[in-house]
Parts: sequence; C-alpha cells; structure tokens
Amino acid sequence: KQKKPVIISTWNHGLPANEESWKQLKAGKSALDAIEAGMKIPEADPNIRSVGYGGYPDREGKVTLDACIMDHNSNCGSVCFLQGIKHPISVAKRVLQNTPHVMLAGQGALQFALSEGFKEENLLTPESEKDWKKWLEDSKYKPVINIENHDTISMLMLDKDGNLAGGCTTSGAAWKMHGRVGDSPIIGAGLFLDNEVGAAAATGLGEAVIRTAGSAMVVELMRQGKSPYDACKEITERIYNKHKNHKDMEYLQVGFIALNKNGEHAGYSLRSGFNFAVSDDENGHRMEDAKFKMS
Ligand code: SD4
Repeated sequence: KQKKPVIISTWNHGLPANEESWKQLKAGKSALDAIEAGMKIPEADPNIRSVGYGGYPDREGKVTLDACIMDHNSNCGSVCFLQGIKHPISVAKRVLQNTPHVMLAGQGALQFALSEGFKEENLLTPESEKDWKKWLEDSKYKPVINIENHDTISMLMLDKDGNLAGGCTTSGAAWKMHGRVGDSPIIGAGLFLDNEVGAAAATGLGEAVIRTAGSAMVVELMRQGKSPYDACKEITERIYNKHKNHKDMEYLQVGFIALNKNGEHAGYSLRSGFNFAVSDDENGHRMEDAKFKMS
C-alpha cells in the first residue's frame, strides 16, 4: 500500500522547509509549488551559509547559486552559476515551465530571471563578506564536512496522487573557483527521479556525486528492486571505493536521500553527522539521523 503524501529533505534546514511544503500540499497546491515554497525558506535565511542569501561566496567574493526542480513527467528546470537572485529554485521552476530548455547558466540564467520579473539584489551579507576576507588570508580550499549541519537542501516529495517530484538549491562549496558548478543543478547527479520507481537526491561534495552519477544510480538500484536504504548505501559505498585513493578523500562527505513509489524513505551518508527531515500523516514532521559508513 502506498503511503502518501511524504516529504523528505536534507539537513536541519529541511524541517522548516518541509513544514511549509506540507502546508502548501494540504492547501491543494501542486507538488512543484509546494517544493518551491518550502525551499524558499532556507534560501532567504541569512544564517544558512550554504544556500541562497547569506551563502558563502566563491574565492572572488561572489555568491553563485545552483538549483533544479523535476516533476513526475520528467520535466526539469535548472539554473547554475546564477548570481544576484535570491530564489534560484523559483527561477528553476520558471525554466521548467516557460522555456524549451532544461538548464540555463550564469548571465543567461540571470537575463531570463530578470525577464520573468525577478529582482537583482546583493546576496553577500556582511557576515559572509567578513568570512571571505578572513579566508583570503591563507586562501586554502578545503571543504568543510557537514558545514554547520547545512550544505545543500534537497527535497523529495510523493504527493497525494502518488506522483514524485524533487528539488535542490545551494550556494555550492564555499571558496570554490569562480564558475564552479556542483552536482545540485545537474539532473542525474544532485537530483533524479523516475515516477515509475522513485526519487533520490544528494548533498555533500558535488564533484564526487557528479563523477558517479549519484542520484540517477540510486534510482536505478531501486528500479532493480533495492529498498531506498540499500540503494543509498550501495551508491555511497561505490563513491567511497572510487575515492579511496583520491585527493578529495580527506574532506569527502556525501549523503543521499531516497523515496520510492510506495512512500518508503531513507538516507545514508559516507561520514557521520548527516540528518534529514521527514513529513507524513502518520508521524508528522521529524528529523532522522542517517546511518553512515565511517565517523
Ligand atoms: C555542491 N552539493 O555544490 C553541493 C553543496 C556543497 O560541498 O557545497 N558541497 O557540491
């Protein structure tokens, strides 16, 4: 029997996002509208340093954003390397709805956002600017594992009709090179779903998730009959095996969430410290700790 609706999203900031998305779903909004409304909360929160407004900038002091959204008909919208727009998830939704394309990047994404009525604003908060200036003192790129329990917000949803949808939004890796794009806006890497099977999304070091087509692989394992938990675990282990002797291993963290067509969910991460928010009728809104491979 299918359990629905169900929402799952990454990290502590997933909880207020889930609560808002849940409210929207219960008010009869579409899955895409509900995802957008929920994800706008961490995007707008200056204290969340890994998403949207207030996110850590790149090494040139520029906040550059990645986001995507996908519906049950495999329609996708994505923006990457977008600057100056507070709600990249909303722009991604407009790419899905109002363009013949899946992905818009950089200046082109900004131009599209402005044409859709979005306002350009400064996303670098005084706190982020201060941290960036401090970082410039030794300018070492070393991603932080479980950055203040935040990182990307990725959300998966099974709506009341039993259809899957998902989204991701992030300011990416702090102190990245200018122009760097992570896994989060890439369909198949940071997010993937097949409405016949299930949905998966990633958080953590995007390079590792892209190298392994992470979320797409989690969905394929579910297609072959694996539970969400076993699928997330197997792909996390694959990522570990591929990176055992890699220079990224020192600071490598990846985490996956997955939700199948029956409403069963799971999360799993390489290192400890990953958690996710889950919402359903049976147990309300709560946080769950992911199982992990190593501490
Ligand atoms: C990315 N998965 O851009 C996102 C978030 C992150 O270190 O910053 N990870 O890779």
